[in-house]
Amino acid sequence: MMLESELYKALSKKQFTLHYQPRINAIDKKIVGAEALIRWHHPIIGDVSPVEFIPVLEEIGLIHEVGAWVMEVACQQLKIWNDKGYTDFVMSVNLSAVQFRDTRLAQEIDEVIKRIGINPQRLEVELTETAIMEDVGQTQATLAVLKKIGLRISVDDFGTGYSSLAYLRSFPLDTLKIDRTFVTELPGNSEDRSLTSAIIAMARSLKLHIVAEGVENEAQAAFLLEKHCDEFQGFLYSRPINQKAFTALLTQSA
Ligand code: G
Ligand code: G
Ligand code: MN
Ligand code: NA
Repeated sequence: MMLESELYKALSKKQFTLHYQPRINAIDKKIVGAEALIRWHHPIIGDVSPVEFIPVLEEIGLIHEVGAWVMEVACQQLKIWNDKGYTDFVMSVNLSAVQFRDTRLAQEIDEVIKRIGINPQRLEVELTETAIMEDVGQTQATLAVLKKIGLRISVDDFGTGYSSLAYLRSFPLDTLKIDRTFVTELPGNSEDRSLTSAIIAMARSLKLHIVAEGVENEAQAAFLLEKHCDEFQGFLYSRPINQKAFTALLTQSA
């Protein structure tokens, strides 16, 4: 079956959902936020990974519509959790490179946050290192607009691209997410120990908030805490889960 033709119908047939993976404070291990992650369940094909269908959505131009749906649902959920008393809770939403290059993006996000009534400081957009380094001139301009709205900006999958320190320093970034490939073999692999230590030290001198992805065991968490990583995300704490399960987890964690 062609993914492409099925994707055209997926939104109206309500086949997409969002899951949420907790972000954990490295010191007290409390939940401080979530990353929204899209899921596609097709009645015949079954579950399809975003790794497979996001590139197709980008190719056929549907990423704008689906991306807008993700932003809408994530912001509504953020509003619910903030209103429940989790006032500092931050939601992060992935933006694909194609969305990031769309000149209407910032205005659309601004419309959503105003209409729903959320504090823009509680919304973080995640851009991959590769996406932000693609066209640094345009990146500079777009990030300035997103920052003016008051959003937090995060560099995702850090370490897998080719950032220049000079550019990283000049962009208005808030958070750096260390790619999970650097975390997997911690603390045993000496090269990864050096690399993660260097990334954390660099991020700290740039005054960035540091999140380690793919934390799966206590030994990884202990090493990263010792190096002053601020937050963890990974299967050690929770897989991405639906809204209902996440709310239950939040209630326990608080
Ligand atoms: O957890 P998971 O298998 O869903 O994520 C796989 C990849 O898909 C990750 O790189 C993640 O950033 C990406 N992804 C998940 N949800 C979204 C989304 O809503 N928008 C975009 N652009 N990428 C997403
Ligand atoms: O690329 P991005 O960081 O947006 O993607 C998040 C992806 O990482 C999702 O596919 C999510 O399911 C996955 N993920 C989250 N935590 C872990 C983990 O501890 N181990 C592994 N292997 N994958 C993880
Ligand atoms: Mn991400
Ligand atoms: Na990542």
